[in-house]
Amino acid sequence: MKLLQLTDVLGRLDNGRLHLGNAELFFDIDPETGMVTIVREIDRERDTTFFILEITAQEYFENGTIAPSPSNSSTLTNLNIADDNDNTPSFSKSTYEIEMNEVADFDVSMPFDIFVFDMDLGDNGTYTIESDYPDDIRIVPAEAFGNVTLQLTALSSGTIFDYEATQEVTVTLTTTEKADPSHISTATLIVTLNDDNDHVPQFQQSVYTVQVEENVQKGHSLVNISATDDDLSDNFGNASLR
Ligand SMILES: [Ca+2]
Ligand SMILES: [Ca+2]
Ligand SMILES: [Ca+2]
Ligand SMILES: [Ca+2]
Repeated sequence: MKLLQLTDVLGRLDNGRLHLGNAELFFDIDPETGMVTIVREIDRERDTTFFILEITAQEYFENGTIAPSPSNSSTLTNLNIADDNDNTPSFSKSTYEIEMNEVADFDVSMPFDIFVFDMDLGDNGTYTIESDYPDDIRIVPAEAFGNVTLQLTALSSGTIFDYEATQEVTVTLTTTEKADPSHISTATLIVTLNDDNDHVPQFQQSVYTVQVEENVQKGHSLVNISATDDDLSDNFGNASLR
């Protein structure tokens, strides 16, 4: 790929030759024609966003020996690498795991970080982050550019974090790029719940009416009163009733 041809700028070189003073890993220059070409693919995010190419014109005698000084001059050429949208906004891990109390940890940030990145420029590196349970988990920020660390919060107004319904919740997180919505990536968040005491014991009946004959014997059973507690763990449920 032809980048620039220096003889277009410098005029015809009679006995001169052009050399690159740097960046030979990526570029080559034809000493006669001054044509600069790319010899190795440049990744703007991996390698560099610009080059300052130093190009030297050296004067020679016809027999090929270098002419006596002063016989060379140099010029600097700025070369900016334009962005190509070659990155998808990505999570640092494919799966994140966390433990939380089903009630006590509502409405406070989960104590871990989720890192997302897309190093492209402008809209090429701008993306949204969503989950499949938007009413249950708040994600901050919901839109980002470049690198971002997400904060997740389980909401008390939601319904999925209920130990009595399930002890493990799987959430899918999705990033979608603004410039090209086909640039999508996902990660899985596995939340293991701990039981909280969010159910109070309930009597089977609100009122018990018992008629007792006079003169009943000591030890005679009158009525069987029972209560239940919907919490599942022994600490907070039926097993904790006395
Ligand atoms: Ca890029
Ligand atoms: Ca991108
Ligand atoms: Ca509970
Ligand atoms: Ca309870």
